[in-house]
Amino acid sequence: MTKPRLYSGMQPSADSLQIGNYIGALMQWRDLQQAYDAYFSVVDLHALTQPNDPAELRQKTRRTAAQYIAAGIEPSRSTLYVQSHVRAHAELAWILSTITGFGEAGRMTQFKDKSQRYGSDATSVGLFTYPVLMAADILLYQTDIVPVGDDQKQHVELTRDLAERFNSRYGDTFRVPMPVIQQDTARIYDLQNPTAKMSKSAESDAGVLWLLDDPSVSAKKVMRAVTDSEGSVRYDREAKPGVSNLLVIYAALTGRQIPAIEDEYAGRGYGDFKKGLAEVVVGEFGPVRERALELLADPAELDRVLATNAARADEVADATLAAVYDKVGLLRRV
Ligand code: ATP
Ligand code: LTN
Repeated sequence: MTKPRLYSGMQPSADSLQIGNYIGALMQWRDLQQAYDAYFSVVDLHALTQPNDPAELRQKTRRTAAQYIAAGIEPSRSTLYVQSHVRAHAELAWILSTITGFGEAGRMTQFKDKSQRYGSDATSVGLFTYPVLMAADILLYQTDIVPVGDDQKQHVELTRDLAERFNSRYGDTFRVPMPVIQQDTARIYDLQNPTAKMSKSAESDAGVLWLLDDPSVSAKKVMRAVTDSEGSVRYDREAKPGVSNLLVIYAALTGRQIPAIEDEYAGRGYGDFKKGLAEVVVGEFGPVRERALELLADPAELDRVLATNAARADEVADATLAAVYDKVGLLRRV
């Protein structure tokens, strides 16, 4: 029996991933790759919508791929590749852009937010068509499910609309994918500002737990995390955002339930709790970091793995793209 397909990706927007990426995405990906025929990309073409130094972008792309593998994505089981290595993405994005409404793309909230922030002169057409490229990523692989954070749900809805529109206009071509939205509990907040989502591109580094931080740095960041003056380890997202966030991280990394952790630390101070969490974080990240650094020490081998995987992706993507070219009436090159 063939497994259903899964597609997801992350932008290479930093040298290291942060713990939110790990808990909110990579841990799920790692589990889901058993039951699904999974495709995971490092979406470097998407990253071009932000200003980038070329040498740094190349570096971040390799580092992101290495962290996928270090976190447990198996490149022999799942297809883990760099988006720009598979030409079909940019080509299908063009075709899909011809069936995307200008108003429809303009309604994407991520575009509205970012373009407002940058101003119209600094907003590129690429930022506007970002969701169309994302639709191409997904549709090329006849994807069944797309695990993403809730901020990406609207883009997956657009992907579904485009697939249905294309299918009804040109005949059945694309599978219509389902978004799988990660639970709210998997939302990790900044340790210094526990009402703001932890993010790779946060302004300050103090509240971000980087996967590739030295273990002593991660431990220090946990010990310095913002809490409150109550002193009891108790989950209450409204009244105690800092402690609640630490509890969510603790539970996610250990697979334990929050009430059990609350019980363990009942009557003990935040110092003990943070020490316990620091151990958990260091225990989890230490081996991931080591493995990532090992992989990065041999970039030629890493590039070879990525090339093998890109070749596998090419096969599926090219078949879809050829069908699309035929359907829309492009003349075949003989
Ligand atoms: P950037 O700051 O560059 O936008 P980011 O760190 O916010 O990056 P994305 O690259 O947008 O992360 O997201 C990659 C994946 O990680 C997505 O599936 C997203 O839902 C998940 N993710 C990112 N941040 C968090 C977080 N704080 N908590 C839970 N999941 C997260
Ligand atoms: N836009 C997504 C990254 C992304 C993606 C995709 C996710 C690009 N293409 C296809 C799932 C499927 C983000 O910023 N997290």
